[in-house]
Amino acid sequence: MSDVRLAEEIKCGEDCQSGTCVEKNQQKLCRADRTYKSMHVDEDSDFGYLNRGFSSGQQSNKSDFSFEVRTLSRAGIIWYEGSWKEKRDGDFLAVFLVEGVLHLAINLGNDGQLKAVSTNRTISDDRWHSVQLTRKERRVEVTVDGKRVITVVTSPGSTFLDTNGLVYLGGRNAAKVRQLARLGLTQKFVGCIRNIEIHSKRINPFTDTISDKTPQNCIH
Ligand SMILES: [Ca+2]
Repeated sequence: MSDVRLAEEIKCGEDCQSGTCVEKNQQKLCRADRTYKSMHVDEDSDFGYLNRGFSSGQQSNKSDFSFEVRTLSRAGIIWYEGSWKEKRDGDFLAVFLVEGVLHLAINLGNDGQLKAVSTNRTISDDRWHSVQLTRKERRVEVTVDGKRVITVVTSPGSTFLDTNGLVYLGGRNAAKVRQLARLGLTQKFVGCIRNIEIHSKRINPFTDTISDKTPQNCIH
């Protein structure tokens, strides 16, 4: 499976950000750079995506996403969904690293303080690891490298994750930094992410980002 649309599939235009325009059969086509396989989350940039893949949902009683990650970072936010910054004690879902170990924290409304749940999986070893999270109402399951590692059930109450409809990768979105600091999540993730799927929709990190910047390719 390819992470980028094949060269001949799209016409040149805004979609051709990570490729080169070529002329073929009197048509201009976007020849995507085949080496653009995984995105680099660096120290400065933040990248946002719609939390339903190709649309946003501000309230959901289900989560379903997966990605692969490769990093040497020992700490930092990999995946974050949260409410608007104006809302104190708002809902959030965070997947992050603490001392190289993958953690999950979730608040649907009754877990306002950060309750970091360890998956007991050390992934900061510069190898690719797959992470999958599925949630049905208050019950969350996390699978790492094909093995289910934790099941988390949130405190009784709300079954909906109320967010601004976006997913942030890397934990450095300006509007989210204060929210994250309140949770004690101040470390920034640096690493590579690929094969992002949200609700079974494959995300192209280079063309589907809603951020100003396009991510850089990860050289792996
Ligand atoms: Ca809620």
